[in-house]
Amino acid sequence: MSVVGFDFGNENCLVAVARQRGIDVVLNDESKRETPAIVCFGDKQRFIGTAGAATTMMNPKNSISQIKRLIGRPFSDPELQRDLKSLPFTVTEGPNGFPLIQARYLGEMRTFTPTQVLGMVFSDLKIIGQKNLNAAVVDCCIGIPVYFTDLQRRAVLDAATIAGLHPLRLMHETTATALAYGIYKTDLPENDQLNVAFVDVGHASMQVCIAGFKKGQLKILAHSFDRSLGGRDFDEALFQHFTTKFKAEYHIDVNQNARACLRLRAACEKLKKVLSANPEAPLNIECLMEEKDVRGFIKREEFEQISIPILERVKRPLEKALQDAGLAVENVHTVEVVGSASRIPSIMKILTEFFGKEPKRTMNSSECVSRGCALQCAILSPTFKVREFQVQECFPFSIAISWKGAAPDSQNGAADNQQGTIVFPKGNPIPSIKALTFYRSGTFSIDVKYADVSELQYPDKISTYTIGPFQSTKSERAKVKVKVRLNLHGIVSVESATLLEEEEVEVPVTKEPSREPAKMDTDEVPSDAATKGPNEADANMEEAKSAADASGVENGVPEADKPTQMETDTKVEAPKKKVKKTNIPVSEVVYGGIPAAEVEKLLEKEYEMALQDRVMEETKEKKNAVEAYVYDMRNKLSDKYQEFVTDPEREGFTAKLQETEDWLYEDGEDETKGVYIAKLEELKKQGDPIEVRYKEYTERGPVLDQLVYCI
Ligand code: ATP
Ligand code: MG
Ligand code: K
Repeated sequence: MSVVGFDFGNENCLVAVARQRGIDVVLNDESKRETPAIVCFGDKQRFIGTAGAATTMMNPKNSISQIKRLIGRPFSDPELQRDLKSLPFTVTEGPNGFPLIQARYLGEMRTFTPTQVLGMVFSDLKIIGQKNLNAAVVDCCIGIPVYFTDLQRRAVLDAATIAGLHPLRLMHETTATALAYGIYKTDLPENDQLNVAFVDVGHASMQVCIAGFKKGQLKILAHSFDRSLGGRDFDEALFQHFTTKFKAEYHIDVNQNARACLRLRAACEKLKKVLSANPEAPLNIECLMEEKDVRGFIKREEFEQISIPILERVKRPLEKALQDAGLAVENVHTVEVVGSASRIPSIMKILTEFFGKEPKRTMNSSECVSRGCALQCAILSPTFKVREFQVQECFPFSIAISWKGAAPDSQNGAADNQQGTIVFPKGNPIPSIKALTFYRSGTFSIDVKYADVSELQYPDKISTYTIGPFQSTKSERAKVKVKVRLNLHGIVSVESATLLEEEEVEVPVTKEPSREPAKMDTDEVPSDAATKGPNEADANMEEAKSAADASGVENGVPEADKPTQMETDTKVEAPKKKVKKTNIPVSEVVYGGIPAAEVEKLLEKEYEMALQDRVMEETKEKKNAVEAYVYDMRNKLSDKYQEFVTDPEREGFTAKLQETEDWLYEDGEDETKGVYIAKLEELKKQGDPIEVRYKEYTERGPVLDQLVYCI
């Protein structure tokens, strides 16, 4: 079983693996730790990661980047619309109102969903892990931004499934960082609490979390974020600055040229990085467009001036985190910054001023998320033993459920008034299960939604569950217990619905002292639900299990699948009452979600595309092998094989090699793998005998030498 942590960034991805001696961030094929989150579609194959980044400039319209920004968002999302403006590829609205990426692949225009493209990135990361572990990678833990919506979380899971991965947990990036920070710390207080603020400024967003550490545990006190504040905003400010400048000075409008845009953006990003270490920096691009070379220059002060609108927003998430954690700034003992965009000096200045202390950089700021995820995966995996360390996560949004229906005490019809209650308030521990009781005479439905849309700026609807059909044998209004789960990934769903029917039966009273009544209270909803006022409506909510009890990963066996069961009530002194429990079917509609059957199809498609990539890579390898053989043989024929061939033999073979070389550049430039294999064999038929003669001679040599020596 694999134990792997993935950090998929807007810009860069990292893979960390757990080995017996610890966590390692592993290298990709190009020996880099960071792999760009790019998929480039080509005429014969895809190029993903570093290979994708390398082909982007040549093929900008088919190079898909910023995938993390695109997944799980409706096309009409204003943030998505804003992001699309600066992306060189085409995205259109699909029939379901979600974005479709247009790209030329295998010689024709095709469409891909962002989830599918993320699946491709995951496939690439999975291969990186597999090459390093020399084993299959399936189980993993994936880092996600804390602000990801339910739909975005589902999209990440779907993308993982498409890549053949099985995430044990989607983990908030800042929590992963906190885990990576705390688990190795040997000086955590036994009784006091060490409060640490983690600030992550990445490529597109900023996240803050405040964690309280004690020996052997961390508790997330608050999360906050700005979904659109990151390094790329500074790139954009520089881009706008130079676009205007070049319009005036060189009379060119880079916005008219996708490649020029891409090159100027890349140059601005570089410039920004230079400005982190230097007070000023030049910008030179040869032949940017219309055959014009452009030159520019900027001082850090001017850069900070044009960045003011961005910098002004940095403080807000900091304030919000403090407020939600209920802490004064003095109570934050340490500030740790991560994320590469936090290297911008003006950001550090704001953080220092806000917290009244110098933020620290003790974490490896680009690797900490993947490391934390690998640690979490190790903790969840039965194959690893990890130092005892508890992570108490909290959920960043309030989740409500709502339903139509009459208040429980009203027998007549006002059956369509909308009612609701908050099931998981902001800050609720993850995971968690709540149970609600409804009194209903037939099939009904409930909606899951965000309770506070302002904190998310998102459509409030998440999903609708239809509960039924069911038939109550006794009263008209049956008692139905509905379990709602906030799972380890931070995804909310209705897990099961149970029809509860009390039936009095004459059973001799038997004492069951071993069963505690208190336990029943957590399993059964008290019957006073029916007497609740209209505000509390007809749902009575209680914790079904504590967070700790429910901490297992989804076990895949929903209660609804279990057969009807009878359970005996345990009121010791009363006449026996039986509660008959019958599972009721629950059907789910997630807004914007992909049905499981569709994900299955996408998995097959991904497999086909990956196969095509592999065939193309192997074809390239075989072609290279022919070319290498030609050069190698030609050298050897005029060098060490010289004395082992006759003149006509050498001339014939040299001609053959030349002919092959010409063929490789002409007719044979674009052949199948099999043709190259056959070509190499054909050459070897002539070359091998020469090689054998040479080998026989040289191998005999040392034997004789040794004999001489022995004598
Ligand atoms: P996200 O966390 O938003 O998903 P990510 O994890 O890919 O994105 P990081 O790798 O943490 O983001 O940061 C990338 C950003 O940091 C880019 O905008 C990059 O230009 C910027 N960056 C990298 N090095 C420096 C530097 N020395 N100075 C300023 N910015 C830098
Ligand atoms: Mg990041
Ligand atoms: K474990």
